[in-house]
Amino acid sequence: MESDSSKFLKELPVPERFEEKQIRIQNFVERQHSLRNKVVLVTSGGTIVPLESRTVRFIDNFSQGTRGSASAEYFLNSGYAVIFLHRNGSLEPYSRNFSRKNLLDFLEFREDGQEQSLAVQGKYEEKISKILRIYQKVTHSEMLLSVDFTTLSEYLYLLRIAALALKTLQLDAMLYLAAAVSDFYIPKDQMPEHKIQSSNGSLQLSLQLVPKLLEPLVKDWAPDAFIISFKLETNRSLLISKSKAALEKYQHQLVIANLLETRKEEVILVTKDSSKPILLSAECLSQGVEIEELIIKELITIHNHMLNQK
Ligand code: PAZ
Repeated sequence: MESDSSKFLKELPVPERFEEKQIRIQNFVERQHSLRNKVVLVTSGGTIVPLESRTVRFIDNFSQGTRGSASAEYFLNSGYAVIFLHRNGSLEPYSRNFSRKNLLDFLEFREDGQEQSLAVQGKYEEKISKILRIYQKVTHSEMLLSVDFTTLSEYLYLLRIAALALKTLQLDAMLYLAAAVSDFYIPKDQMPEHKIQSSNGSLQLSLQLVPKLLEPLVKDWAPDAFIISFKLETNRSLLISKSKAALEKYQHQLVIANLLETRKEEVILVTKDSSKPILLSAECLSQGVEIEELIIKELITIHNHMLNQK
């Protein structure tokens, strides 16, 4: 019998520019495979769920892509090639470091006789040069592939394609699923085509549950990869039990548990038989250390251990 998830995937609309994205992902994976590089798929940012076919309104979530974009940098820094599947407009590796600033505030005009040139203001030069050097090295070596999504269906389509492309890499592939993905959606046949009219009175929404695609992902799409999912909660008492339940249900290797309010200073790495907290001290935080640096270090140790046991 056809499973809920395969029925659901069949009914999803094909995303715009899907084929082009599919080819880019496949070519990237083939190239990295031929270079014998380890590849990690990092998902990042939130999905939207449209309320109308010709979408004016949609449901969104809080995620900014901080976790995913920072993690992608630390993976690249450790020699992994990265497919960065991210929400369009959310934070991206390297440029994230300047995201809260207006580009124009970094710049100034310099006069030299009659000539006027555009330059980076002195106080920003060191930081920009440092990050630009790394960014150019990564770009030149083609170790980073950025692919964007906006809607839930685009995300799920691209996740499937990326996971299937990584299948051939077996344990040399890692999937780091940090995106905040909607659990609810409106099926196409229940979605109004045109903008919902406020003149019709108050709005009642009925959303359906999105089938958990972690199941086919672990079982069929990339069964030999190292798969890490995230569990976000607001109630601490649910965090470990729900992470363990996910591991039990989907049979992947690791859940990273985090709470909305403390996600930048505390996470717990949960496996079937262990829970390891990673905590950033106030001192580390004030020095600009990022929790993603510690997370990625731990994951790479675990990944190497798994590869050595193969
Ligand atoms: O993107 P961000 O840095 O603002 O937030 C990261 C996060 C909380 C979305 C991520 O760590 C996470 O838990 N993702 C999975 C969310 C979920 O349970 O659906």
